[in-house]
Amino acid sequence: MDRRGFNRRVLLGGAALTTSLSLAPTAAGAGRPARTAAAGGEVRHIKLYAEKLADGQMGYGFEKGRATVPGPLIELNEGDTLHIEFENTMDVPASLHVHGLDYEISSDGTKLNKSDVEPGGTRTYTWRTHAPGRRKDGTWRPGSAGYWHYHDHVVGTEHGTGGIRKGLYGPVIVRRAGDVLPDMTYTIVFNDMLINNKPAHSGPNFGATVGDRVEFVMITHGEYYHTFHMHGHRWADNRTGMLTGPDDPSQVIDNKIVGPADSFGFQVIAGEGVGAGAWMYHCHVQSHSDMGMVGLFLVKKTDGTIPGYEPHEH
Ligand SMILES: [Cu+2]
Repeated sequence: MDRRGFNRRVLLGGAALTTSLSLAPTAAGAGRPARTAAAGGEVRHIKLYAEKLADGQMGYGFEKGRATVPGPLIELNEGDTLHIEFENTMDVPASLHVHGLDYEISSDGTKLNKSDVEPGGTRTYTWRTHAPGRRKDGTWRPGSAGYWHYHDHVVGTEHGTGGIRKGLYGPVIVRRAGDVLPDMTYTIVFNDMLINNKPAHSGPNFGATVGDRVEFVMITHGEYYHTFHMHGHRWADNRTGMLTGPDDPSQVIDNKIVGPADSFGFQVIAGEGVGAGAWMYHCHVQSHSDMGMVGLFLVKKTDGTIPGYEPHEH
């Protein structure tokens, strides 16, 4: 489940691997200095496919025949431009619509302005990002950095209600130069009453070893509000999920209310202060957790074991 190799290879090229090491040690990691994001400014090209999956769902993928739900993680650094050659392999029109980034109306991904893609068609969507800075009028313009997401805006209705319901959604992370990079990134999407479109009561589960720096991107879709809760781990309710120092006023939380199209992210040190275990994460709306909006954060000891956990197959 560790997708770091895949993400970096496909999207970041050498950027992340050549990032200089920060001299400041991590507060609580495994003693390694934290790796940090490079400054942006690259122009990159990728391919993205929309596909029907064998089980009737729909997904996005970087390679033909490899679509997943959620779609693959797209990572950028502020200042990067990404050209996405999007191919719709399905038998209905589809599109790619992103939140949080800069795009011209021709990359909006809606029928309204004819930026959708017919069955079998291809279209290049361009996403740009920028660092924060002062406008000429003196006001502050926020940068693009954040935990964002993309989704279809066409299948089923002109808002993509059918496409989102069937799995056409995925995560986007825009990093600021100096942001701490995780060892691995996992995506959790509350979509109506399901998590990542998996059947109720069946995860998904995510693995790590004690001391790993694990990043979660949490996205919500569908009709309902939810409260995302994780056992044994906490984060700061701000852009990165991390405190910048002892006086950072961000609230530290382990539970966050979310609604349709919200997205946020955070990093935790797996098992920090609490050790290995099968740590639940779930929607904390009680009827929702009872109906199966539950998965596990499986934190192993370095010997590979998880105390008190007996895996069972579904
Ligand atoms: Cu819920």
